[in-house]
Amino acid sequence: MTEYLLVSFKTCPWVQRAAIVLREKGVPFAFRQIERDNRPDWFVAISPHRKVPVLRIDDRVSLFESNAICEYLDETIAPRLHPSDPVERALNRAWMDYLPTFAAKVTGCAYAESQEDFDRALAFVDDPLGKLEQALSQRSGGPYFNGTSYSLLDASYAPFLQRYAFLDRVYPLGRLEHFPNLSAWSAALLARPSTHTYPPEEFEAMYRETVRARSVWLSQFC
Ligand SMILES: N[C@@H](CCC(=O)N[C@@H](CS)C(=O)NCC(=O)O)C(=O)O
Repeated sequence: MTEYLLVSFKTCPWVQRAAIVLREKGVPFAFRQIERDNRPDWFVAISPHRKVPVLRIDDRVSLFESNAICEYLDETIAPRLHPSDPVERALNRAWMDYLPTFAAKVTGCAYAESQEDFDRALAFVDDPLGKLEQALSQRSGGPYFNGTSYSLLDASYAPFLQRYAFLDRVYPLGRLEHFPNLSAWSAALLARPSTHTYPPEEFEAMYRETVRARSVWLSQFC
């Protein structure tokens, strides 16, 4: 049986994305947690950008970049999470390509060092939320992006919508409620067991601690 090892920082959303796909596939896997400030030599040797996640397969092959890892898992382990229709698959991949922009804009305020920077970052949040709202409004019902079938795209956005929810409880951002389709999608993703590596309250406390330790403007509210 293939052995999967996910090299991780505990609160990394990109790791979480890969972990969700592994859970959706129902395959056993292990985490190997490393510290951001103390990355071991063996890790640097297998991670060209020194980033997590790395998926180590049978202690033989190392894959990096969460998108490549998820696509690999989807190609090699049933059930297929990407839509079978090529047009739908292309649309799903297009929205997966947008994920880094979405993530940076939606969670950017978590890195702002002053209230001024925070307000500026918050002003960028509506644009990505609005784009996803528009995309969802053109789909046929929910609860997931492709309707009733859960997909790689759902797995990709779940960690970032979860962090938005965490931030909204640290300091009310008040943006998501303007986007009903996105709010419903977020609720469905956060309710899905595969989203969670840790019990949700425990993980929220870990995330808050990460933001507090960052010594940014939001830290005072954590
Ligand atoms: N594009 C990468 C992003 C991964 C990423 O940014 N990981 C962060 C942790 S959440 C990291 O390893 N940062 C270390 C660094 O930038 O030096 C992916 O999708 O895997």
